[in-house]
Amino acid sequence: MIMKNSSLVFVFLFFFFFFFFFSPLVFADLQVGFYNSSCPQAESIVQSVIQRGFNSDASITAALLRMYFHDCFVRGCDASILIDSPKKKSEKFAPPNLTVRGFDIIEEAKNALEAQCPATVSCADIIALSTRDAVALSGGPNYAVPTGRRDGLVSNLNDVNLPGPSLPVDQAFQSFSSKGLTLEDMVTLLGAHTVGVAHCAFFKDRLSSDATMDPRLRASLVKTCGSKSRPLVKDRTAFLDQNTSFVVDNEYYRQILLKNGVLKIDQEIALDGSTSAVVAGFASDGVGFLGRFGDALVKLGSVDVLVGSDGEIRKKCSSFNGPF
Ligand code: HEM
Ligand SMILES: *[C@@H]1O[C@H](CO)[C@@H](O)[C@H](O)[C@H]1NC(C)=O
Ligand SMILES: *[C@@H]1O[C@H](CO)[C@@H](O)[C@H](O)[C@H]1NC(C)=O
Ligand SMILES: CC(=O)N[C@H]1CO[C@H](CO)[C@@H](O)[C@@H]1O
Repeated sequence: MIMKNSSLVFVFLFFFFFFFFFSPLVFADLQVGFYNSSCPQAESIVQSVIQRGFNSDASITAALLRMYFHDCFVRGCDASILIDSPKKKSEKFAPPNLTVRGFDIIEEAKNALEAQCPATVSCADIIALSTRDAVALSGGPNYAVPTGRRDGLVSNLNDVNLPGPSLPVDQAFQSFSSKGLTLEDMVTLLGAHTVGVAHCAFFKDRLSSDATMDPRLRASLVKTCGSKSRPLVKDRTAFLDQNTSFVVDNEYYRQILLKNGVLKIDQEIALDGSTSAVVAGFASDGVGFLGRFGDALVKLGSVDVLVGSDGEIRKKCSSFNGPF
C-alpha cells in the first residue's frame, strides 16, 4: 500500500515535472516534418502551387525571398506581412513593403491546404516552404524547412523598421545582429539579390557620381532610370544581378567584385574590410555558397517565431481569424 502510494506520488511528480519543465522545451522548437501526421501532403501541396506559379512567372522566387525577409524581420516570421487592413495600417502598407509581391500565390497555397487539411498549416510556414520551393526551382539549394510556426495576431505599420539600401555595412548589420544573425549571415542572405529587381528610386542617388560603380553599368542604369536632365521615370526597375538575373547562384558576388552592385549596400559589402573576405570566398565557391545560403535561410526563418499555442492558424492569410 505504502509502496503504491509513493509510486503514485512519483508518477504524479514525474508528469508535473514533465509538463511544467519539459513541454515548453519540446514544443519551443520548429521541426522538419511538423505536419507529417496532421497534414502529410502539406509540403507537396505547397510545392505544386509554387511549381505552377513559377512556370508562368519565374520572378516569384525574388518576390518570395523578399517577402520572407520582410516578414521575419518585423515581429518575427509570423505572416504579419500578409494582413490586409481597410485603413491601411498593417505592415504591408509601410513604405518598404510597397513593392513586396507574391501575396496571391501564398493565398492560393493556403486555399489548396484548407481544402485538404482545414485550419492546420500556418501562413508563416507557407511563406517559408514556398520560399524554399521557389529557390530550389531557380537553381538554389533544396534545403529541409523546419516548420511549426504559428501566425501572429498583430500587424502594425509602425513596427516596420527595415534597413535601408544606402546604410553603411556596420549600420545595416545592427539590424541583423538585433535578430541574432551574424555579419556572415547578413552577407550570405544578401546573396538573395542574385535574383529580382530594384526600383530606380532605391539607387538613383548613385547615378550622378559614384566611383564604386562600373561606368558601363552606370550608363545602362541612367538609360533605364533617367537622369537630372531627363527626370526619373516612375516605377522603372533594374536587375540586381546583371548577369544571371533569374538564377540562384553565386553570380551576385562575382558581379559586386566587378563593381556591378546596383544598391549601395550590395557594392559596400564587397569593399568593406569586415565583409570583403566572405564575398570573395562566395565568388570563388558556388557550391559552398548554395549550402550556406540554405542554412542562412533556415536561420532567418527561426527569428522570433511563435510556436505551441501562441498566435493562431489563420484560415485566410490576409486576415486574422478574429474577433478576439
Ligand atoms: C541590408 C539588408 C537589405 C537591404 C538594405 C535590402 C534592400 C532591398 C531593396 C531596396 C530592394 C529593392 C526593392 C524594390 O525596388 O522593389 C531589394 C530587393 C530585393 N531584396 Fe533586399 N535588402 C536586404 C536584404 C535582403 C535579404 C536578407 C533578402 C532575402 C533573404 C532580400 C531579398 C531581396 C529580393 C529577392 C529582392 C528583389 C525583389 C523583387 O524582385 O521583387 N534582401 N532589397
Ligand atoms: C517527418 O518525416 C521525415 C521523413 O520521413 C523525417 O525526416 C522527419 O524527422 C519527420 N518529422 C517529424 C516531426 O515527425
Ligand atoms: C555570367 O555568369 C556565368 C555563370 O556564372 C559566367 O560563366 C560568366 O562568365 C558571367 N559573365 C559575365 C559577363 O560576368
Ligand atoms: C502589396 C500591397 O498591399 N501594397 C500596398 C502598399 O501600400 C500602398 C499604399 O499605402 C497600397 O496602395 C498598396 O496596395
